[in-house]
Amino acid sequence: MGDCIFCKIVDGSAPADIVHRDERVTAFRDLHPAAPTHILIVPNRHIHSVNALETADAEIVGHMLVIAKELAAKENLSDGFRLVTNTGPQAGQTVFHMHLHLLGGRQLRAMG
Ligand code: DGP
Repeated sequence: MGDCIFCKIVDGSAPADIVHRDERVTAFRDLHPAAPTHILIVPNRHIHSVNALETADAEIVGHMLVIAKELAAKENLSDGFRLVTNTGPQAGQTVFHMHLHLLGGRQLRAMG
């Protein structure tokens, strides 16, 4: 997707503080962190949102969760962390390349 900022981060044409990269996913620090640790984990292939997922994408979604767990351990989030995937405008999705927010490092409020 030519105008997708996360595609540009994945292909290296836009800068980011990348903390993990493999053949399936890239993880980088959020530009506007909402917690001491705020990392975005994205599939390297453009997927618009959770609503665009197909059965064949189950493996990559599982891989995103495993990478999230590994990054949480690297960030010393042993007291806990939160994984969020905003889907659609009413949920607050602003970048339409599916991503997992990994948040931690402070007490997080109950969701509401
Ligand atoms: P969401 O609102 O769930 O779609 O989350 C999008 C997040 O992406 C938001 O927390 C800010 C972050 N973000 C937007 N543009 C950039 C960027 O160019 N670089 C980085 N590192 N993060 C970005």
